[in-house]
Amino acid sequence: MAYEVPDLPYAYDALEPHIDEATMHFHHDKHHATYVSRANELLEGTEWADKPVEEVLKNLDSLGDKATGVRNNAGGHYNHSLFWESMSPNGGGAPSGALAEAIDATFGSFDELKAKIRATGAGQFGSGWAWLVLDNGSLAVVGSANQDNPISQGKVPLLGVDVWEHAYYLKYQNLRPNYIDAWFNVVDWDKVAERYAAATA
Ligand code: MN3
Repeated sequence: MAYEVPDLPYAYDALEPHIDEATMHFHHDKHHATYVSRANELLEGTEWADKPVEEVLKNLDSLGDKATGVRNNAGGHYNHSLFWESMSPNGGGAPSGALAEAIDATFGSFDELKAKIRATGAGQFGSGWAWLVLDNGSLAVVGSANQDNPISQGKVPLLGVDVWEHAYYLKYQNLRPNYIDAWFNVVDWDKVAERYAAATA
């Protein structure tokens, strides 16, 4: 089945004032929709047309001359689907349980993790993402350009922040670090903990 843009799990204005309603409309209805339609065009008629997007992103090498387009557009679909689900009007705060323990053990503290995500996102030259991933069983923060996803390097994405200008420019203009700080107020750490539990089970 062709990919579809998932409905947001909350209202467009639910993440205000941190993520504004106008940005959510453009970002979800226009940008994400474009990635989906281009990915579907590229995959139509190939053996990958009905495969889960995660599988496609793990096998980009098999896509020949379509690999770059699929990497960008199926990647865009995967990244944005994860992004919407990682935010909640009830988000913010700090993680608990096994995820919190792993964060403390790896980064020293939750504040250190946030600082690392912030620095990685703010330091990404041009468009891209900053990720919390599981890499060979260990937590790590990595950046990616464009719509690349760590899944293509064998890592498990647990949380990602979109640092393309379209994600923040309407409200934050050039102040990407301010947007990242605001975004932490809507991160759904319960969802991240679910992904961590699934990936470490
Ligand atoms: Mn985006």
